[in-house]
Amino acid sequence: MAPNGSINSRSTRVAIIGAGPAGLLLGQLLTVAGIDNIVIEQRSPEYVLGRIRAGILECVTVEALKRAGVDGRLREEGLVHHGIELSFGGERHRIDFHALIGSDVTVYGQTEVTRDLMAARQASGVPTVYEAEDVSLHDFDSNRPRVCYRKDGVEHEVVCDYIAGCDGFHGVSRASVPEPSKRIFERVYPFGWLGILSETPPVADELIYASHERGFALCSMRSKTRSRYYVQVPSTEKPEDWSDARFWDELRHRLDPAAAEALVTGPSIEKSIAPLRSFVCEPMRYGRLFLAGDAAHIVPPTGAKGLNLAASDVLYLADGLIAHYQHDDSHELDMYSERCLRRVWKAERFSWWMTSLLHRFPDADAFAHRIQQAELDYLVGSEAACRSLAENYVGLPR
Ligand code: RFL
Ligand code: PHB
Repeated sequence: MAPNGSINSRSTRVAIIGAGPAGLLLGQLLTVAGIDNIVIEQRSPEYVLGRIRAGILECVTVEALKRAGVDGRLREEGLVHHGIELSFGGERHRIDFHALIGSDVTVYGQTEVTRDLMAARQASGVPTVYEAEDVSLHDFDSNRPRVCYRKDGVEHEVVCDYIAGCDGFHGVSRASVPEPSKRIFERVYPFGWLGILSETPPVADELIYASHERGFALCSMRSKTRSRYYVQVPSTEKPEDWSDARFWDELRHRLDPAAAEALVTGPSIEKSIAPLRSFVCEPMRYGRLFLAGDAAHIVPPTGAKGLNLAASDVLYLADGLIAHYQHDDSHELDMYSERCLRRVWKAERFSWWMTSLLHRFPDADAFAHRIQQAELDYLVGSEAACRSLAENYVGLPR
């Protein structure tokens, strides 16, 4: 430990800010390629694992986890889904990904992905700092960027070649970029998702996305015995005002009669409200700072794209850093922002479209309702429209 008042300094190649899925996956891909890195996270591992978030993995994400050597449990416990169901007007309509485009998605919670990545990182012995306070980024417009933080009252400095800002929407990385250098695109929706997790069997074998006059609802799952359900609520709602009984009643109202009848209820083991937002920060590179995942963009969860986009950014960044260090070729790093943003904007479009299609908007008039009904009706009656949804949902090619 450094003497009182001095700074404990170390150096590495890549300093990764944030131990969410983006930061941990990048760390693992770099470690596998023999590139020194450190992960600096402001929270404890237990806190990071306590956040219940995404549940659907695209094939690209599963492949990335395989490359990182952390797909063992995922292959055993992940549930492969060949389609989803849309529920409206009292009926359910299946969209069969397998028949339409020969592809599928895997149900495996973000918590489990994070747990697997944490275990692999710990096993490989690479440095990870949890509960780092006052993390700050410096000199990323020079050849010698630095990251500073305090841990247990001691000041630390990490000198590195590159900084990867994987610290989520509220992180310090994007905030460290001067305003005139970045351009923000944003849409905030006037509602959120109230979600609960329960030790109950899922209501159906596949996910049900329900559009109802009382609002959107989603029936998802984490396993054959654990369910994840959401209902759309106004942004002003608080989870404390929703007893389990009130939640189950509301969910039942929004489902088709067969699903409402089959729903098995039980005590919630987690209940929270997530606001819905579309957000992109351009570009995704500032000198030697690269933004990845939620630090650079947010999608409303309707298209199940947030975690998958984070994995896709990280693959581009890992490949760029590997080409740079192993072949002295910086072309991929130079293309990073452009390549990511092309994919990001398509996922933004799809997530915005799914959100517009399925939710009740408080300012929608009678005309807007009819258009929404017509779009749903067209969608389930058109193989071309179903194929377009399937193609986007399972993930566009990289
Ligand atoms: P994360 O997971 O937010 O991880 C960022 C990490 O950075 C840490 N951090 C800092 N570390 C050091 N210094 C600082 N100053 C720091 N500030 C923050 C944080 O503690 C955290 O550990 O971002 P990442 O890795 O980019 O991963 C992205 C995904 O987490 C995200 O896209 C999805 O979970 C989005 N999302 C959902 N996506 C879905 O596809 N389906 C969902 O159901 C779904 N539910 C959600 C969500 C996001 C939510 N947020 C962000 C509030 C529900 C919620 C509540
Ligand atoms: C989830 O299981 O949490 C989940 C699944 C699909 C979505 C959003 C969330 O579109």
